[in-house]
Amino acid sequence: RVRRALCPGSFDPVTNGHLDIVGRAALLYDEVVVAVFVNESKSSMFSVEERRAMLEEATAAYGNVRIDAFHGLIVDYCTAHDIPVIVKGLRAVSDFDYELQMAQMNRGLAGVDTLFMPTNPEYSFLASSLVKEITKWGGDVSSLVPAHVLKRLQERTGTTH
Ligand code: COD
Repeated sequence: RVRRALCPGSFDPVTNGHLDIVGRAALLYDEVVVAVFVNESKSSMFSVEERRAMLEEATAAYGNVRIDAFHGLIVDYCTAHDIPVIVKGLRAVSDFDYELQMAQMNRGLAGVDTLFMPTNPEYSFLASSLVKEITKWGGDVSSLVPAHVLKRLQERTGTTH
């Protein structure tokens, strides 16, 4: 039986923090599905197609990572695709509060478990929202995102270094 795990998120855009978790999950499971949550009510810098394309490029080297998109409940996606576990990165205690709540809810709703991985300390302060904010004001995020993501961020915000 193929052992699958899901790494869900907004990925607007994918950062080195996300990729650290996805890469570690790819070592533990036969197949990792990275799924972009389509949330019409949340405004994003990149379209779902752009976010998927960035994820495809950033994870191509792993070989066992697949990119998809979903809307609705995460547990419905897991059930439909035979995925028993969600892998989440924890940056700080502040993440834990909300993540634990979701994990308990998802297990209660459909028996889907959640595995928490402590973030690489190098990325413990990293969030897509900060990357967008810093780029907008011309700051340097080249150590926080892959080069192709940096290029898209600079194009979108009209900034370069
Ligand atoms: N280091 C390590 N991990 C990180 C880092 C970092 N620097 N940054 C992010 N992560 C990990 C975290 O595990 C995070 O959860 C995940 O990557 C995705 O991060 P984002 O910011 O791209 O995505 P979010 O937090 O906006 O995504 C939230 C979900 C889409 C996962 C959530 O809202 C959801 O499950 N929605 C589906 C609807 C649903 O089922 N709701 C009910 C839940 S009970």
